[in-house]
Amino acid sequence: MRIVPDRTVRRTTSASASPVSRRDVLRLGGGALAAAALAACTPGADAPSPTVTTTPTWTPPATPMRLPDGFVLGAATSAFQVEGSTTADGRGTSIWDTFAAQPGNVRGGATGDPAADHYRRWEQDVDLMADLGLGGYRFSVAWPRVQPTGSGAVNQAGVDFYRRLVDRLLERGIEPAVTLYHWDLPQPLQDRGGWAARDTASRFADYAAVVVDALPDVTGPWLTINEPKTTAYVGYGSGYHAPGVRDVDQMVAAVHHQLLGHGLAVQALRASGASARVGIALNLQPVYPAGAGADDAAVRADAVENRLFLDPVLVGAYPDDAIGDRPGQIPADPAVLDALVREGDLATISAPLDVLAIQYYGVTGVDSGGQHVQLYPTSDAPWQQVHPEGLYETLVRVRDDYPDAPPFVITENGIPDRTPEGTTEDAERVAFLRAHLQQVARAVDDGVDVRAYYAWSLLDNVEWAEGLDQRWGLVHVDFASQERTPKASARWYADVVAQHAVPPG
Ligand code: IFM
Repeated sequence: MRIVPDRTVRRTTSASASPVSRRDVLRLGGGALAAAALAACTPGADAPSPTVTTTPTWTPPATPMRLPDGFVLGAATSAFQVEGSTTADGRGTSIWDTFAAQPGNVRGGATGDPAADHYRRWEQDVDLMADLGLGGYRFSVAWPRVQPTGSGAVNQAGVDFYRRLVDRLLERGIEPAVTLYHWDLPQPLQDRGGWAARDTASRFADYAAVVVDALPDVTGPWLTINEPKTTAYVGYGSGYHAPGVRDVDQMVAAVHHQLLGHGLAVQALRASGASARVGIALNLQPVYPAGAGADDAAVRADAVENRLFLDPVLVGAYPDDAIGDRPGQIPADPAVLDALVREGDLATISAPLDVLAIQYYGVTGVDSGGQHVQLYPTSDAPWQQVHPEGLYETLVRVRDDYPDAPPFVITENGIPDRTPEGTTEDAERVAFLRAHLQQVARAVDDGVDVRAYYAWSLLDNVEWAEGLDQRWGLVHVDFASQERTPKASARWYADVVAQHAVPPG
């Protein structure tokens, strides 16, 4: 079903919840949704019986679904997850270096070194992309490589790395797409409060100006911030990600300051005079009511999962129903957010964009108490409830609810291998990608303006707190030898790119 937000829902003003219930609810945010969702849906007498109404089941055609001319089919990575070489050539320390160095934070004790050693093997990786015929490559710039302390002095060696990468991509006919921030905040900025501090937003805009100055010829999407929801909810809420903070008020501050940083970076990118197509990457997911009386909680959870980010960026207002003490809400005092928002902030945050980047992994259910529950099968990432039609619903919903939204690009969509060792015979990923690409083609056929799709991820990499145990790549990486081997999904995807069409199953 499509949850139609009831924009008349008013926030409550009562006191915030106890620290314990805060923590429990906060665990639901972003990637950390997993544990709590699973806990909530353990089969047994108390398991809710879901009443889910989705859009009618859709049967894909038996013939290939052609994508529009100019539609970019690519793959994505992020700096910390693939680059390695965390101390090379003047790179500064990021919050993920600090976090991963603490035993117990990352599974198996993995760190950002060597990751997929992409900092040294980038030429080989561009060749790999060219062999697959990819039309686009979305990568992120590591802020601490470019500005080791997060402000001031620029590290030319870091800038040069991305310059060389872009040059080679352009030579090979692969359109680069730049993400400015994919979670690797310079540690010195965290020492001054990180995203809970307003000043970080201004430092981010300065950094954006440096990067666009170096890469003015990148005409693919320029994405300011990757998944501000995950950083806020998992980095500052559950503490499962760097910087490992567990504080609901800092979490709310991290929402606002990242969005403000986005808006200020948009100004910096525009001021550069480069023809950057600017956007932000939001991870969105449909929220379905699960069980009797869950509709209101699901609408509030939709505010938390989706509208807390879509509304300020696309209409310049925060929703009234995301924060409070009612089921499904972020258990903070709404006055905390009000106090952060200064005159002009929302105008800055809602400056017109050229693209909206949507990242889609699945859906969630919410019961009447606001607890996340499992309604669909999960992948090996337990937070990921796989439901391809949810991607279609998301695209149509954002188009319909935000008529002034710019064209969409899908900048992440994927699934981990079933085994920690990884496999190159990943039939499950092929089925996943096919089903999701069919929903993209369906949305396009229904008039949604989607311009690109980037599979997550090009390479097996460091999956944050899951370390090397979850492999999301189209290409297998042997982390000992760093040998790359395209999986069955890479070969299948290369065929999709070549045909410019999604074949039937
Ligand atoms: O690996 C992450 C990526 O960095 C951000 N989006 C979700 C992916 C899978 O968890």
